[in-house]
Formats: sequence, C-alpha cells, structure tokens
Amino acid sequence: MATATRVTTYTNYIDGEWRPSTSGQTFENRNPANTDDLIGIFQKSTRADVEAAISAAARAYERWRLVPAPKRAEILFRAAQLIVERKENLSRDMTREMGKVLSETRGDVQEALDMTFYMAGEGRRMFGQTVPSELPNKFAMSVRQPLGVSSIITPWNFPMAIPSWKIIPALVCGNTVVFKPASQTPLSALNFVKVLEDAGIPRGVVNMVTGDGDEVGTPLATDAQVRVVSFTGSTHVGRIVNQAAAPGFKKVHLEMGGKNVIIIMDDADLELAVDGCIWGGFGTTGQRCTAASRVVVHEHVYRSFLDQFVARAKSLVVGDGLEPDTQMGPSNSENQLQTVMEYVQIGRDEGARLATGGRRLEQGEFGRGYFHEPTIFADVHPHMRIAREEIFGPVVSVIPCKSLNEAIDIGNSVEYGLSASIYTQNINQAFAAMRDLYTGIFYVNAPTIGAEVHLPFGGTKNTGNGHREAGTAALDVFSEWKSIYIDFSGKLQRAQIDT
Ligand code: UN1
Repeated sequence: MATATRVTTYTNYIDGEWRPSTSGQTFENRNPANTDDLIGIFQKSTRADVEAAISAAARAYERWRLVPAPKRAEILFRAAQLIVERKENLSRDMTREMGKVLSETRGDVQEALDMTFYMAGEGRRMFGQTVPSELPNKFAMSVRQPLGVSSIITPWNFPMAIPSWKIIPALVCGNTVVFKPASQTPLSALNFVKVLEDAGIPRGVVNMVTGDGDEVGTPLATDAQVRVVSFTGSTHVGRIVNQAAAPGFKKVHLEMGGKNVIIIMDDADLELAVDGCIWGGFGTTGQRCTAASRVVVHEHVYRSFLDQFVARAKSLVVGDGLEPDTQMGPSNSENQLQTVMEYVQIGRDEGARLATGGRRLEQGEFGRGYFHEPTIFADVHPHMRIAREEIFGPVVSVIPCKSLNEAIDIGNSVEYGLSASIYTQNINQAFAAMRDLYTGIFYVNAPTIGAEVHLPFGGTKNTGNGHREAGTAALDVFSEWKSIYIDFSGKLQRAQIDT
C-alpha cells in the first residue's frame, strides 16, 4: 500500500504474476483533494500486455470452467472475508485516489463485500430448469454454461463496487477475466485483485492491465478469444465498445449514462424529500450514474421545497473526504471539474436561475484540488441542456410542474433511463409513476441512488443495452444456456413428427 513517504510503482497482474508493462512506461495517480499527494505509479500498458493477459485467461479457462461452482464459490467466500478484514484500509485508499468521503468509500467497499458473499452463495444455487419432455422416457433440462474470457472495463466513480459486480459473477459462473480499471482509480482495482489472489484464485483466472482506453480497451473489445465484454462508463464510449465488439459477435453488457429524476408531488413529506435530493444530488459529488440531477416539483410546493433545498445545499461542508466533517469531496479530475464549470456556464446562458453555488472553490487548501460548490439551478425548463445531459458533478436542475402526468413526461423526456423516484403519500400516484417512468430502477419516498447488490441494476434507452448486472441478472450476462435431452427409451424417438 502507498504511504505518504514512499511512492510505490505498481504492476499489472498477468497469469498469476505481478509484472511491469512491456512499454516501460508508467503514469501517476494523484489525490483529487490534494494533487501534491502522489498515491502511486502505475503501468501504461500496451496491446502486447493485453494480449498476454487474454492468452493467460484463455488457458486458465480450460481448468477453471471444470472446477465445480460450489468450489469456485468457496474461494470467493474467502475473498469476502478478506475484504471484511481490510475494509478500513481499502476505504481510505479509495478516498485518497477517488475523492468521495470516507463514509461513502466504506459503502463502496461494502457493496463489493455484499456482492462477493452473495455470489459465493450463488455457487450452490446457479439454478437451471428441468421441464417435462414431450416424449416418453426422455428427460429435458437446461444448465448454465460459462462463456470464456470476459473483458471487464470499469469507471472511477465506484472503484471497487463496480468491478466486483462484474468480476465476481463472471468467476462464479466459471469464466476467466481480464480487467481494465479506470486510470484514475487503479489502486482500488489492484487492492481488489490482491484480495482475489490472496483468497486463492488460480493463476490466469483473473488478470489486470492498467492503461489508456485506446491501447488497452480496444483489444479487450476485439480480441477473438474474448467472449464477453462488460463495460460501465459513458454512453459515448459504450457505443464505441459495442461497435468494436460487434463483428466478433461477443456478448456485450453496457451500463452507461443517466439523467435521473426525483418527482416531488404536492402531498410529499418535504423534509424527507429535501434530505433525498441532497443525498441523491450531491452524494459522491454528483458523480454517480444514478445521481438525482433533475428534481421536478409540483407548483404548490415549489417555493417551499426550493428554499429548504437551497439552504441545505449551502450548508454542505466541502473538503477532503478523509476529514471527518466533510460532507462532499472534490470532483475526480481537472477534466471532470472543467465539465462541471462548462455546464454551469451553459445553464446561465440558457436562462436558468442559479439559486446557489456555481463557482470553483480555490481559496487556501481548496487550491490543491478539484473542488466546486454544490450548485442548484432553479426554474429550469426541461428542454435546456442542463436538464437533458449528464453532467456527472454537483449540479442539480429544479423544474416546476403542474401535474403528475406532466412530471412523468418530463422524467421520460431524456435519452437515458437508469433510475427515477417519486415523493408522495398517494399510493395511486406512486404506482402510476412506477409503471410509466421508463427506467430500470424506481424508488418511492427515497432518492434515485442506493441500489442493493441482490437486485438487477441497469437502465433503459441509452443507459444500457437490455442486460442488467447484479442480482441473478448478473448470471445471465456471464453464462449461456445449454439445453440437454436424455433419451432412456432405448429406441429412436422422433420429435416433431406427426403420427
Ligand atoms: C453508479 O453510479 O455507477 O445505486 C453505481 C447506487 C449505487 C451504485 C451506483 N449502489 O447509487
């Protein structure tokens, strides 16, 4: 683990060995709350490194697929126990490299832990189907089969949770893995791989290669030996991954952008709704694909809601996520912060009313990191770019509405469909919104964030491509069905023949 006094150079993990890249080149990983803090040096890998990792995974697959699923699961169970032991250090490393506050990085590690225990349990289930055959003395069933080498490409906002949602189900199903983490959070990725190594994952079953999207990501999407690609990131990059993988007919699972709405009706518990909007909008500095970046409020309670929401946003303590009082950390990078600042300008130019925030924080300690004020635009019109495009930062658009139907139309008016929520005391309104908001996740009287690992996670429209991760849906991504017919009649029985 990196310490403040000694900077470690970390390597790739290929075929059970920690190896430097053949490029001889590296990149730096710095703390977004304090860029003077150099966390570590990581490998800038090449296509050759990725190919070595894919070949190792392909070789290991021939052994790993034959290990009984409950035995694979025992290793995962040990991994989960190691995460329990290491949780505090893993969380601290994650806050240092990603920026979100310690209570949230503990939550991120907890999600990885939950997923690992959960999937360890699936090793003893992994249910298939048995159905009656249409012929006598014949048995029919289908079983899950692994697919082979799985490419796992993950973002920086959930540096351990998201890799775990992909890698752990891939492994329990019997696949092997080549993992490319985001270049902003390679230490958390490496910490996770180390857990798997220490738990006894056989060599070649999990491989990790760090580096650029183009150089490392492209072969992961195109190499003939890869059978599954699971990607979480922007819709723009997801489309590139999807197109690159298409000629090889790989199974592609994509989890992309969001522009999630919270609807607040005139009978809502406003205090609860304000709490939800603060957490949903500014938790993780707004850098969740589930973030509540739009709040649509009934005109009868609009003023009152807005006053309370703005007051609460103003009172949020921004700072280094390792400080116990901090409630909101920095943006993850200068680039990300620039995007936030561009959208603030776009919102102003479009005529939205800046109700609070809107500035980069640069005074004193803030000057060393990528900090921005929690920002609320009021009186936003649904056609404005700030109400339609994913910002991935601490910027929330508040939009007035006159009815539930109008709120649902606004909710559905964006290209994304990940998560949505309604605050109301009226069960009829709650159910109507649940049915009619076209998203993969829906909440009643809770914000748009906070999905649990044993339910399917994913979205509609340009958020995804029809698959879901987490829950047993994850098994569907990382396995395919084999249907088996066993004829014990001792004679030729011909199906689909009229007699
Ligand atoms: C993401 O932002 O990509 O539901 C994942 C949530 C978290 C996961 C978010 N459990 O907000």
